[in-house]
Parts: sequence; structure tokens; C-alpha cells
Amino acid sequence: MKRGVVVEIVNWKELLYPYEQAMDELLLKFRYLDKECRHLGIYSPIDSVTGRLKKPASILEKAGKKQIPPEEIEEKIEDITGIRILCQFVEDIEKVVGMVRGRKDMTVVEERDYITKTKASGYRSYHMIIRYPLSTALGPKEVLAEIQIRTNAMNFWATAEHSLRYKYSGNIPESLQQRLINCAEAAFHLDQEMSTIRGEITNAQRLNEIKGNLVTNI
Ligand code: 0O2
Repeated sequence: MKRGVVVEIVNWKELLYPYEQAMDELLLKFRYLDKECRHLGIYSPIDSVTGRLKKPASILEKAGKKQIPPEEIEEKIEDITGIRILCQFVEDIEKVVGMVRGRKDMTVVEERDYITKTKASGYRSYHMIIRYPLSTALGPKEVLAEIQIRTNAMNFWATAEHSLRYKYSGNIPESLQQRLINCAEAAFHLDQEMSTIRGEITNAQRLNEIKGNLVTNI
């Protein structure tokens, strides 16, 4: 089907509205999970949470690439709502994964571990596809959403590589690609090194938080 025809068939505003609601709700829930851990004085494996709604052009591009007809976009494109959870340390990723698996307000339908199975590009991240129930003005509705869980180092690399992929329309020159692979390896080693002093860092952060709370409570 031609792109112009698809643009006309899909009512984007109507289609995207529940996905925006899902993004807002999930952002709030994961941010509160982090906030609650800090409030209780227990270690939070979450460093920060962001979300994005896939743009119609990007949805169309993916649908075209995967030959998905317009009526199947909602069931087949799993990352219209995208949540990204950043962690300080690699070890925190499995803690977040466990937290997501244990939740009663969402169902995990698929997991993709690009950390153990690093992509050829050098990309590392843990992806979880969830089915998320919404209460909308038109009644109950379920949407799919993708949660990407990665360290700050993995994210630094992925964000830079994503910009380059966009700039070169997916065809990054060979020499640059090799340097990106070198950078991915450096990020991997950074994560490894940071893990070796994890205890020191988290203890220092806890102390700083306690000191900060004492100052604000005066
Ligand atoms: P955006 O702008 O983030 O939405 P496919 O698109 O077929 O490769 P699939 O099957 O939908 O992927 O699922 P996958 O690979 O689990 O997740 C795709 C998303 O993961 C991408 O979304 C990126 O966000 C991220 N990703 C996957 N591979 C790479 C990579 O090599 N480099 C970077 N920087 N990110 C990657 P979109 O739709 O491509 O982009």
C-alpha cells in the first residue's frame, strides 16, 4: 500500500491518544517507584526515566519495512509508547527487570536481551514488551509498550549512534561504524569498571543523601 494512502486511512490523533496516556501513566509509575525507594531509604536501581511517543512518520516507516497493513499497526508495532529506564550499574538492570515482571498492572509479553546478545552494531540494552491496560473515556483498552532498560554508559552510546544513523539514513560509513564498535567496547569496559567500585559509590551516595536530608530538615 502506498504511503499517502496509509496517511489518509490512519486517524493519527485518535490512534496515538491512548499511547500518550500509557506513556504518561508509565512515566509516573516508574518515577514513583524510584521516589518511593529513596523515601524508604532503600537502594533504587532506577537512575532516571524518560518516555517518547513514536512519530507517525516513524510508525509508517516501520510498518512499510515490516509490511504491516494499517489495521495491524496497533498489534504489530510494539514501541509506539516507549519508556526508557536508565540505571547506574549493569547489576541494576536485572533488578528493574524483576520489578517489571512482578507488577500486577502490566503483563510482559516479550523480552529481548541485547546485553548478553549484543547487536552487531554494538547496541546493548534490555527490552521488555508489555501489554498495558488503560481506562479511557471510551472504556477499557489495552496497548503494547516497549520498556528499554540500560545503563547510562549504554545510553550515551545508543543516543550518539542513533543520531548518526539518522544523519546517514541508516548507512553509516564503514570507518565510522568501526569506531562506533570501538566506542561500544569502551562503554562496556566502563560499565565493568564501575561495577567493581559499586559498593563504594552507593555508600557515598547514601551518605550524601542522609547529609542532604539533615540540612533540609534544619
Ligand atoms: P526509535 O527512534 O528509538 O523509535 P527493528 O526496528 O526491527 O530493528 P524491533 O523488532 O522493533 O526492531 O525491536 P527492537 O530491536 O527490540 O527495538 C527497536 C528499538 O531498539 C529501536 O527503535 C531503537 O530504539 C533501539 N535499537 C535497536 N537496535 C539499535 C541499534 O543498533 N542502535 C540504536 N541506537 N538503537 C537501537 P527504532 O524504531 O529503531 O527507533
